[in-house]
Amino acid sequence: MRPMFSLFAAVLLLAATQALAGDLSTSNAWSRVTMGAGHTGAVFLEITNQTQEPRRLISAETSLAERAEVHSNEMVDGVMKMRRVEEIEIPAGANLTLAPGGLHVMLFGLTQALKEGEHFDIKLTFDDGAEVEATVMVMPIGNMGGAMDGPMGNHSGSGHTTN
Ligand SMILES: [Cu+2]
Repeated sequence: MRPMFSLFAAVLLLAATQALAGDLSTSNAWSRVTMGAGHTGAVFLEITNQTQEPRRLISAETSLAERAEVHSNEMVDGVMKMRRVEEIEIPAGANLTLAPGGLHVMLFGLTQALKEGEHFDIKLTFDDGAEVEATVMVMPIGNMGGAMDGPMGNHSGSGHTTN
């Protein structure tokens, strides 16, 4: 019992230390399967701001796309419309989730199809010059909830092949 407790305490301590160390961080980054080169894709993720000030996401880039833009989704006359936004603000001490139907990072001119089970890196740049890397998991079409709900960590296989 005592060793178990120590391990538990150590894990908690590690988690706390990491939380203190990183002032801006990302988690649960994912995108959906896309068609091939030249098509568009969207990246969703959670951004955590543990600094004392608001931070603004101003740009993103990945080697897998010609360009990336920060987008919002808004209902206009009953129709969902995307538009580019200059920045999105994450308040001090807050979490912001980019999710389907709302904020996202749009990828234009993909260099290749995004395939289920694969992952790629994206770099986010903030207004104070901070750059944060995230690893984006590619999820099946129709996925809504994020990388944690999908096949990551599930090795039973889905019958898909990646090449
Ligand atoms: Cu978009």
